[in-house]
Amino acid sequence: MNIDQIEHKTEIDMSVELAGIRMKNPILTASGICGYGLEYLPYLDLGKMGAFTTKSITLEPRDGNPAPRMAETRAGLLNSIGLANVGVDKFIVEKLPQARRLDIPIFVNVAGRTVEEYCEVASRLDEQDAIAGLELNISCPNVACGALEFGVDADQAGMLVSAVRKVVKKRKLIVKLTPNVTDISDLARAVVDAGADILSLINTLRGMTINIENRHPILPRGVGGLSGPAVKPVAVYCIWKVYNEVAGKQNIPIIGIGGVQYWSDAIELMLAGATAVAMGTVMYVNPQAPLEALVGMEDYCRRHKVDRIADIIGTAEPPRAI
Ligand code: RRO
Repeated sequence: MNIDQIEHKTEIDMSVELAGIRMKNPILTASGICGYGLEYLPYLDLGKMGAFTTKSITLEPRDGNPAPRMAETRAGLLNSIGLANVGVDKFIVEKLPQARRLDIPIFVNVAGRTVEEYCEVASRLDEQDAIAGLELNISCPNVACGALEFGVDADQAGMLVSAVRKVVKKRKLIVKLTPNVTDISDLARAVVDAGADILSLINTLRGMTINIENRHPILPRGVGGLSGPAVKPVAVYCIWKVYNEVAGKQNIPIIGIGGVQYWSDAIELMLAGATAVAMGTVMYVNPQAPLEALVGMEDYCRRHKVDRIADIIGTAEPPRAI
């Protein structure tokens, strides 16, 4: 081959920074998809991701909700896992050392029933050097008390985040928001004022599906959390709104989550205001989707003459009618 025929691809800087945490690229896993890390390794080299987020951790171990816990819908997935997890103590001893081996920033999703429980779990995890940040889950739709009760009321959410902020001194505090509210910016404002370093959005939307033959809801609790491609436009809107009304003004980075399947979806969430983008449901269909997305994102940058992917964050043009 003649030297002139070799295509020289420009180097794109794919790294992003989340409140001081450097990610080598903007793609991470959404909580709940890849367990505690190593379970997924036969399917994907998670070390190539920008960061990893664990399944939610509570104070005591939880079995979760009865089966079936998942129901496929036309453009997504309803889940009702019910916070199944090994509990914070076993997580620290058995799971965290394995996750650490990925050698990328580890975010641990934290849930609880009471303010005291959230604080207890958060303070124990704050002592763990292997963890870059705690993602406070105030948005799980699948448990009878806790989580979503805090997440749908700005005063309650602010009160919870202030209490957790007092015990989280060494790790970054991420707060994960639900779209199941009238105005997500009110919630974002409350948790940022209470000390959140980073916002992540969106958690799943409440949904239901009914077996028309026996007339029972398919999920035992009836309600479940909807994820997958159906929710992407909701995610884009929520991220765009929170970025423009709250986060962008106060320099609070957003982890965008919701129905991302392809590189173009990830770019769309970044244009809306996300600094990093989590992938979840798609990984049940195509475990390699995050790595494929990264290739497409680099190509997009090349085509648009962008040297650093971080330069596209929040650069969506305003709607034409405004
Ligand atoms: O465990 C779950 O059922 C669950 C959680 Br913690 C969450 O945050 N979001 C979701 O859709 N399911």
